[in-house]
Amino acid sequence: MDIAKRFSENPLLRPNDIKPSMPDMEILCLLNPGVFTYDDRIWLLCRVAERTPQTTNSIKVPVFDEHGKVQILEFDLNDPDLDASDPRVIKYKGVNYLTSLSHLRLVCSKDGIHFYESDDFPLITGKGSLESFGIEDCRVTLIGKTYHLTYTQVSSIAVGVGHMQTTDWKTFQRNGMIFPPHNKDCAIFDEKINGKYYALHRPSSPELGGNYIWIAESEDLKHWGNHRNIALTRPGKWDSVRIGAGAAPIKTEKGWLEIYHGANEQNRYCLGAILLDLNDPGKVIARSKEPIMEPIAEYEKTGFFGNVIFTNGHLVNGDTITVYYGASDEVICGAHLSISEILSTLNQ
Ligand code: MAN
Repeated sequence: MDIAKRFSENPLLRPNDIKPSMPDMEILCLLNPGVFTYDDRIWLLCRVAERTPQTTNSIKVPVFDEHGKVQILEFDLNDPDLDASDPRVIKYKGVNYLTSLSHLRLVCSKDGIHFYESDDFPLITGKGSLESFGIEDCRVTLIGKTYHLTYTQVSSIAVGVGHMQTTDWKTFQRNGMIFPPHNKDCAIFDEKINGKYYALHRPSSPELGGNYIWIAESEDLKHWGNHRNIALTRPGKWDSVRIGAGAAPIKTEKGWLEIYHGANEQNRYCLGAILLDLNDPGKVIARSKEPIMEPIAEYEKTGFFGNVIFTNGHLVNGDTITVYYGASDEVICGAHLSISEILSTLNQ
């Protein structure tokens, strides 16, 4: 059952609402924001997916070279070695390329509905060979005065989780890859539990296993160990093929509440919830049987990659969670969820 109350202003942000990072690029998708408050404002750290305008007979793919400069690769659409059936990723002679290159962009707001860019803050782009296909889907966790950013690093050789930190959103300390390939959807808890940091993450194991949610511990937020699986995909259900954590878990009286995404064979992405033990978040207390939010609005059903609701950022105020999410991998939307209502669905 869908229990989300969508903003009537949705979509809040569309690709045309911001400017491309370079003159000869166009923004294809504006999606999957990390969310935080800073300087009395609400901020979204958006994923901006850009490409070069396409010509009719070829497909052009932007990549960062080793100096952080954008290079354009071009493939003939009639070439039998090209598989361009997925709008997100093409395959040429067995090698995968993303059709767009993502960076991260800050927008801010006083009311959580109307967002604008501030010239004072830099955009964050991929750097180095592990980010040559861009950086994506950043979670933001505030611990003390430091914001921790965990995001997907994409390159021709890997998809892994990168970590950077900042206190002022102007200078960033890059700490490299903290969860090696294949891994994404990493969310760090915003407080220590029994003296240790915790993070949810999503390794993929293609031969045995699958795309499941795991938990890890750390003393310093950089070196992670004691990995344990906390949730599997469920055959025949809405989360049958792929699951992954959203933003940092929310501390409630009943346990740590995590909103996660689940996708099925049709690549339909819905949101559900998992409740984790307050003292040992590796223990699952309850999990949604049915989605708490599914793609039902028009902007969630059609777009760049339709039937997708994906969240990696929210704000909490009392019982209300304001979820910001990517719809159809193309636009950014908002919705309210009630913590007590989510918890009551878990007990059914
Ligand atoms: C998948 C999708 C894309 C994403 C790539 C790399 O293909 O989630 O949106 O760009 O993985 O992370």
